[in-house]
Amino acid sequence: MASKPERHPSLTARPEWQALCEHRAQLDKRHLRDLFAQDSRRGQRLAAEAVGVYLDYSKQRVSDETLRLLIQLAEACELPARVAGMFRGDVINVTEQRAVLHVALRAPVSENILVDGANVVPDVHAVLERMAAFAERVRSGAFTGHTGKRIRNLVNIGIGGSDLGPVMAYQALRHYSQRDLTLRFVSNVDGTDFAEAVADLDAAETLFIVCSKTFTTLETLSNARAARAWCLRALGNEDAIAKHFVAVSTNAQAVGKFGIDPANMFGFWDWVGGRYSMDSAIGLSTMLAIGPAHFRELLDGFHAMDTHFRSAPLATNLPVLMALIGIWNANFLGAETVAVLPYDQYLQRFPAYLQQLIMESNGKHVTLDGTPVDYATSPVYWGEPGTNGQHSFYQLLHQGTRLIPCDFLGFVSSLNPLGEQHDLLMANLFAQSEALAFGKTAGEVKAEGVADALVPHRVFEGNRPSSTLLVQRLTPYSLGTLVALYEHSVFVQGVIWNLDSFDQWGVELGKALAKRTAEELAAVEEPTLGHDSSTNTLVRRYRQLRQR
Ligand code: G6Q
Repeated sequence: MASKPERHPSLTARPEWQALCEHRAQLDKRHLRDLFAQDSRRGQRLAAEAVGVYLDYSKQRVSDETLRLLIQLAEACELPARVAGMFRGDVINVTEQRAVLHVALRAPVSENILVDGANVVPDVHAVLERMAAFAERVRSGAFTGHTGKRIRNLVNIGIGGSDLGPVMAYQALRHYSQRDLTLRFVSNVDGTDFAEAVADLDAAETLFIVCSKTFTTLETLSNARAARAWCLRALGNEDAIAKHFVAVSTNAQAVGKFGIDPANMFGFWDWVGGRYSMDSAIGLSTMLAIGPAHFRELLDGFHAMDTHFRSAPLATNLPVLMALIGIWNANFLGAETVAVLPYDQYLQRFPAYLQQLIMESNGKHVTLDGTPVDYATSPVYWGEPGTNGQHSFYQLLHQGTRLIPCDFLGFVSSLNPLGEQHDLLMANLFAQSEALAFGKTAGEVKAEGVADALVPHRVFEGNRPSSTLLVQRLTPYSLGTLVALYEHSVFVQGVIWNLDSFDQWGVELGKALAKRTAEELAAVEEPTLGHDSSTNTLVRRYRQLRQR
């Protein structure tokens, strides 16, 4: 069913929004210290748990009333109906006229999800089975390269949604990976990326996975061509390409034109957005690394969170709570950024992955029907693994002039226990959220015997909000739950802000602009330039210095 962009009442004119504005003025006077002092059970009460994820949001600057009003706002924006519409396959990506069904990628085979009247779940499972058969052959050594050598190196070529998910998942699940396989990721059109990725690899043992939904992306096709030339140079034979290249795409025609046999292509569908595709065939590198059984666990984790999201009441629904608290912080407390702070080295690329997921989805300035918004949409997401961040930018989190809500993320058990180090890691996480919330008053600083002149420097005002996500262990399953948690949280925020969270016209602009300028840079004759005077000068200067 195609959903037409309806004209909604402006978000800020809704009585539920107004009620939140008034409430904010009252709550603003109360420090987190007061909120905790007034309710000895706040730390237990303001928490929710589902599918192995425990969310403590008690250190957010919210009261029961805040949550009640936020849920009223969500209901006024018809959130439950919009969630049902997504799961039903409605055309909710209105500017591209597409259904948005990443949830179908992890649906059990028994489910029935219709796109244009056809159940897509059997197709999803057919691709998964082909991927699994291929992954087994590569992992066991049965699949060999052109010279008969076993494949030991896998190079994923893709960018944006065809790169960030696979990179993040590979790093996150490295513990579960087959260690005699080397995985590399090439995304940037900067030749350095490709050159360094293959510098120490033997082409006879290397398989390239070219990932591109459209198979038209400049960076990916340039790198794929470089890979083909590199392979031919080393193996000296066109026939080698068939044994050293596979593609992941929705565009079989372009894959064939590039010279990859469509029999070596793994497909997906236009109802999977790039940034929501790490659990489609775009996850082939992940499956090659961790094996089909672990990949299925990853999908099970995603699906468990999908089921929770679809069925839990709003007040105990993890993605809903996270989204609404994010809206409170961004729209009512004025926070412009959010720091994501995973206390796990394996999650080093998780913040980068979330940056695309969240900012490409909700970095929009008009509503579904094209009306300019009069409220802030997505904040900037950024972050680094703890404890490293503590020794750099946390200073600003504690004592800077900006309000930066934090998402702390930690695991109860370490995959690499090393003496007391895991306790130390987690002690840091808990201590940071405590210090941010409660701070240290001038009285407390003085009581420590600090000289008067230094007191202002040593005061921490506190009242800085954070949530903590605590999970038993980093596994394929738990990673799936965490990614789905953020995916759905993004969707909920998009519903409240009334955005199309699934298009990316800003990305398309870059693709078109660079094409024209690339032709100008390469032209043999001096081109006539029609840019602004700055861009014209830069292009001319570059051509001059390159002696063109
Ligand atoms: C993601 C975006 C974008 C996209 C890349 C790569 O949602 O659409 O990041 O994934 O531009 O596109 P292709 O997979 O088509 O090469």
